[in-house]
Amino acid sequence: MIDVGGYDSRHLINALINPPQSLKILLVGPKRTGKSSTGNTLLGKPQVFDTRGGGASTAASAFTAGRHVTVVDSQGWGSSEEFVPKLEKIEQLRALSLCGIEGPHIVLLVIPLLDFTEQERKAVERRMEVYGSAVWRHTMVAFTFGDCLKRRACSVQEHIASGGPALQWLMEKCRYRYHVLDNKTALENKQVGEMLSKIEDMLDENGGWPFSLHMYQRMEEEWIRREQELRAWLKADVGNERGNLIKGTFLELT
Ligand SMILES: Nc1nc2c(ncn2[C@@H]2O[C@H](COP(=O)(O)OP(=O)(O)OP(=O)(O)O)[C@@H](O)[C@H]2O)c(=O)[nH]1
Ligand SMILES: [Mg+2]
Repeated sequence: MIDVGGYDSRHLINALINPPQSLKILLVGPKRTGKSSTGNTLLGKPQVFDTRGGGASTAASAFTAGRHVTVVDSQGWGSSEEFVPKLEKIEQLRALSLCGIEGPHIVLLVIPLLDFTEQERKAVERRMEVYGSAVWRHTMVAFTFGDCLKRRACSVQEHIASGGPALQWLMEKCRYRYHVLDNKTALENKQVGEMLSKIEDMLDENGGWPFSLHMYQRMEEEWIRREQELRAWLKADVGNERGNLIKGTFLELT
C-alpha cells in the first residue's frame, strides 16, 4: 500500500471515487483557548485562521486526512457568568449559521489543559445555553495545549481526575467525549486523522444527525403544544374511570 502524506492510498482512492459529504465542524469556546489553531490543525494548513485573536467567526474548507472538512472558527466567548451580552449571542448564532442550514455535524468545545474554574464553567454553560440543551449531545471537548500536559508528565485522565467539580461537570455534559491536541506539533503527526475518526464515531452514535437548532426548536415547540393539549384534555371533565386513571398517572409523572 502506498503512503500518501501519512494516509493510506486505499482510503484516499475511496474518498476520491465516493466523495463523502463535507464533515462540518463548529469550533466554539472562550477567548485564547486555541480555537483558530485547532481549526488550522484540522484543515492541515498552518495559516487558514488568524491566531492573533479577536476576529469575527469565519469558515474554511479543505481536503484533509482523506476527508472533505469544513471548519467554522467562532469568535472567542466573553467571560460574563450571569448572562450573555446581546452582541455575543448574535455572533454565536452567526457562527452557527455559517455551517449552513443543516448545521454542524459536531461542535468542538475548545478548552485548554489548564485549570478550569467554576467561573469559567458558568460562562461556558451560559453560552452553550444559547444553542439549547440539545447541543451537548453533539459536543466533544478538544483539549488544547497537550504539549503542556507532556511537560507536566501528567496523563489526560490524571488531569480530569484532579480537575475538580467544574471539569467533572464539563466531562459529564460531553459524556466524556474528548480529544487531546497539541497544536504546536499537530501538523507533523497523525493527530488529525485520529481526531476526525473520533468525530465520525460520535456522529455515528448520533445516528448521523447534525446539530440543527431549527430542528430542535421545532421539536421543543411540538412537545410544548402536545403537553398543553394533553393538559387541556385532562382538565376537562373526562367523566369516566379510564379518564381518571390516565389523569392520575399523568399527574404522578409531572
Ligand atoms: N503551546 C501551545 N500553544 C497553543 C496551542 N494551541 C494554541 N496555542 C497558542 O495559543 C494562542 C491562542 O491561539 P488561538 O488559536 O489564536 O486561540 P483562539 O481561541 O482562536 O483565540 P481567539 O480567537 O482570540 O479567541 C496562540 O499563541 C497559539 O499559538 C497548543 O496546543 N499548544
Ligand atoms: Mg481565534
